Amino acid sequence: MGREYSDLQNSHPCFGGHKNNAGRIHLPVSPGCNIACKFCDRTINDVEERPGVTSKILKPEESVEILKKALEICPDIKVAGIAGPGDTLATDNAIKTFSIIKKEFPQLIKCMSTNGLLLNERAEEIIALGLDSLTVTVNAIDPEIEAQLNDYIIYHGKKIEGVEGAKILIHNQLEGIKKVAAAGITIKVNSVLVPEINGDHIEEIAKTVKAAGAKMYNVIPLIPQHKLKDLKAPACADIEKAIWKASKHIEVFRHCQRCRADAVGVPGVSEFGDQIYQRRLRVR
Ligand code: CLF
Ligand code: SF4
Repeated sequence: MGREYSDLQNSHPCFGGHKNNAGRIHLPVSPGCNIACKFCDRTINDVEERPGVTSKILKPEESVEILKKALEICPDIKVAGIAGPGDTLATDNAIKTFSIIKKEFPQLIKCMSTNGLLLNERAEEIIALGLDSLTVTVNAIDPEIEAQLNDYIIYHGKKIEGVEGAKILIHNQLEGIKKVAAAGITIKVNSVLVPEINGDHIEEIAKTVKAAGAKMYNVIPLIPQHKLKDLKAPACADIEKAIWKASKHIEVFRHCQRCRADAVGVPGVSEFGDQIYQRRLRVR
């Protein structure tokens, strides 16, 4: 079984606020995705600081050298995370990478982030892997609302659009969360806040995922891009309202840095991705 929630609060940057000063490395091993979020713009570049961006895609076995280098340069790294740039369960790359980490770096906390489409059917594999923390992005629990945020899913080789796809996605997210939480793995749920679409729905999401077994909740403000590029980014007041409503039901994480898929260091404090992934040096 993975580490207890109380251990993670002391050693995981996304479960302990700014209190623990722990670092994480993201290993960008998962390129493809199986759903179509309307705000998603995955890309390979060296400069943008946001989810879905990486400087390269790694093969699972390449992670060993990267981890050795990262731990040398930044000994504060306590967490090996996989957060894309696509979905971690759409291919086997993330699970293969965690199996390697489990053997080669047993001291590292294993953290995975997924959209949850395949969480229900792959829950047993994740539990067997000894994952320590799992993040599931749940942007709605009402299919009518989810369909405004996501065009379609690709499920067992079939493209399923709109509300029908959203129903399957939400069902699998919630059933998957229940199974993984019941096995003692700590779960955080992220919701991308789009005030015009799910702003009044956040409280319901928070309440529902808490009941399913999630321990922590994270409101991620929309970065307006792709098909939602004409919407406004949430204002501070929108974010505070969402956090306040969610916090009536579940503990809320407030220090999210909207990390790149190849971020390295203590979130918001240090960044070593340029050296580790040999990105071109940037003018900051
Ligand atoms: Fe990475 Fe995510 Fe694990 Fe953290 S990030 S996979 S839970 S180790 Fe953290 Fe970065 Fe916010 Fe993610 S600050 S984007 S919540
Ligand atoms: Fe993009 Fe993540 Fe949505 Fe996939 S689940 S489309 S990678 S935001």
